[in-house]
Amino acid sequence: WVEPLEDGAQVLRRFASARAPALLDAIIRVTEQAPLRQMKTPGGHTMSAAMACCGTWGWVTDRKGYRYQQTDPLTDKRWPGMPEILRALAREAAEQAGYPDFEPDACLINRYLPGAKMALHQDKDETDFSQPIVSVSLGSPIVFQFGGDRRSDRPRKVPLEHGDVVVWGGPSRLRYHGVLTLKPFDHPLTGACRYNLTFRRAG
Ligand code: MD5
Ligand code: FE
Repeated sequence: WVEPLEDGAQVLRRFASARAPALLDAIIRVTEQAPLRQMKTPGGHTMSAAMACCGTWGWVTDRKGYRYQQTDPLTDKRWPGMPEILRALAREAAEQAGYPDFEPDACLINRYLPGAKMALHQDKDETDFSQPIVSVSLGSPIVFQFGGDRRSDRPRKVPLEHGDVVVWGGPSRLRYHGVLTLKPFDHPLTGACRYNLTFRRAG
């Protein structure tokens, strides 16, 4: 079922549930080639979520800044290709939400263990903000923070569970957002961890 948030954001509840085991297999295959790692922010902090990428463009951060690049800084090789099952899910979710032409060229895999979080931020390293972002939650539940156009706007709390897919289009594309600290949980498919897949048109 579809739950409209506001400003073009839609939650497709449990949209990915049936495919979750295959999605998790694909995540394992990608992260054998491009290992999950905790990146450093330009300010010198280590992010609590571990990240890996697949597709043409991968999002990275280090002391030099945030950017997309075609190679993995750990291996200097191109990122693994985006598995078809991931691409298909992202396209189907975007279509359901009213974006029939979404062609993601970047998929960021975030892995949260208990204690990990993501502070309020905007996603603005992409080139075309008319394209939506599709995000897929797998494993442990978390509380998502959906803010406004300014960091100081009080965020609304949206619980996200295993299989939920959110399509962030229109004005929601540039809203501040983050997730609260992951609490200990034991999910039958992922144990304590939560994976988030974020599909974008970066290039
Ligand atoms: C997560 N990841 O749960 C989130 C899901 C990231 C990140 O934020 O940058 O890796 S993506 C949530 C998102 C994307 C674009 C717009 C909005 C939320 N929004 O308007 O709230 O790991
Ligand atoms: Fe984000």
